Amino acid sequence: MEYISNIMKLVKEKYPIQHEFHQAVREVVESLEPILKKYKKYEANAILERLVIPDREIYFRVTWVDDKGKIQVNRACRVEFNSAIGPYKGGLRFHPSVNPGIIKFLGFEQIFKNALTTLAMGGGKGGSDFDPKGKSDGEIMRFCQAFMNELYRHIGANTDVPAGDIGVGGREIGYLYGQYRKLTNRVEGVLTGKALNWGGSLVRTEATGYGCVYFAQEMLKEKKEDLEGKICTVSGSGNVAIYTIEKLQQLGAIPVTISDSKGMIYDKSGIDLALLKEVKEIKRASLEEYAKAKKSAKYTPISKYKKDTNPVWHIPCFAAFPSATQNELNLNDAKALLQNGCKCVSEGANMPSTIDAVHEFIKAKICYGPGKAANAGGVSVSGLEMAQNASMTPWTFEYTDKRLHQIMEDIFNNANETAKEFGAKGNLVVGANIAGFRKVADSMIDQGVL
Ligand code: NDP
Ligand code: 2IT
Repeated sequence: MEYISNIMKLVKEKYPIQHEFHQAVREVVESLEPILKKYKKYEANAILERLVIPDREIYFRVTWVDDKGKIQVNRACRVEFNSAIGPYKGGLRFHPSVNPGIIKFLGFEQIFKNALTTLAMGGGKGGSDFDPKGKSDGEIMRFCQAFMNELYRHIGANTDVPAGDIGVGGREIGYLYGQYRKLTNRVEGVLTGKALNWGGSLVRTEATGYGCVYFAQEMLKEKKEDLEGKICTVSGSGNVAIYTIEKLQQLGAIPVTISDSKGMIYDKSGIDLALLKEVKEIKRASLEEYAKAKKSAKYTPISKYKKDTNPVWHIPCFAAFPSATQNELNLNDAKALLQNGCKCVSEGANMPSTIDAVHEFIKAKICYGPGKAANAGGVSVSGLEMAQNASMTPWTFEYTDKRLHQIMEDIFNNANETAKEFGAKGNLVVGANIAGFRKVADSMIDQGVL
């Protein structure tokens, strides 16, 4: 379709080296063809042109002092993509690989993900090339304070509400929130993922992982399957991976893998969750520590990985949960998963599968839950945290978890029904992208040319 190829041309011309952003845009716009053909209003209103260029991109320098007294300088940004249906909402990523193309792929995805949650949230994302690894608490605090010294003027409970992502968890949100409060003298739900004593929500920590498993359950229910007693593979070993494993174990499934930036663990007897939490949440150590403490665990360092493969996806499994980072599952890996009988892939990470890997899953007609649907549980409970902050009323764990569960069911049903409506039965990529797009695009049209 000419409109779609023109949009890809525009994105590549305006943002030539932002490859991850090109990939995310391509994945979305190519699946929108049925709705763009059926309703000419979207092209007539230049909706895609307005969606691929963010409302605003804020770039800034963060200057801070390390423990040795040396001045350190990092680059940071917040990209406010679209607020047609609610305040900009999305995480902050602190990782040395962060660049504008990565933040923009994440922010673009967030627009559609947030639209799917049924809550009123627009899309945004931010971050820095700061590397939290090996930094002391004092260094993390000074970096977060310096980051907020610039960011505070752009955010607010009804404007833009950041949260966590890779490298940003409860500790970082605490330091960021403290500095926001100090600078503005305002106590408000300006960040989510806060601790319980000062406005946080129960279930936010668990939400992305739990939600991703709830989403897998919904996909499997359609095929009269479930997770009980099934071998599952999980990548990553951070927030999303840990709570994916916790929920899988609660349901009687057997997760057998985890990975980090240095290597992977294959633990045939099933992952020891308490040990994983101790190594990653408390000690913030490498998974080598897990292998040292557990005999049944086989550790493979990254130096031993075969070229162009992620060994996690070569372990036979019934269901796979990519929960580390973008493009961590390529065509080779997808083929290996399918050959070994994998029936379900539910993405906890954002854009973990390459486009050709996604095509392979769709072609094989397995249950495939794209990240923007399957991992929307995190931002959904962030939305529920905002609701609790606005009403000054904390909710119980049970109630919040029930709301999360319902939202994941609703997202699945919406994506599944939308796929059917547009002649792509069972294709949740088409279903989720069209459902998210339609809500945002119609809202933009309602609100005029802006
Ligand atoms: P964490 O920082 O808690 O954990 C990230 C994990 O992935 C760590 O185990 C890390 O290894 C590993 N990792 C990160 N980068 C790489 C890399 N380049 N290669 C190999 N491993 C890597 O982040 P989260 O668990 O929060 O995020 C994981 C994914 O889930 C991301 O894609 C994020 O965007 C997505 N997501 C997160 C949500 C949330 O609520 N937190 C919500 C929705 C999606 P190491 O321990 O060595 O650093
Ligand atoms: O990618 C994501 O959805 C997140 N990192 C969570 C965002 C949020 O605002 O909770």
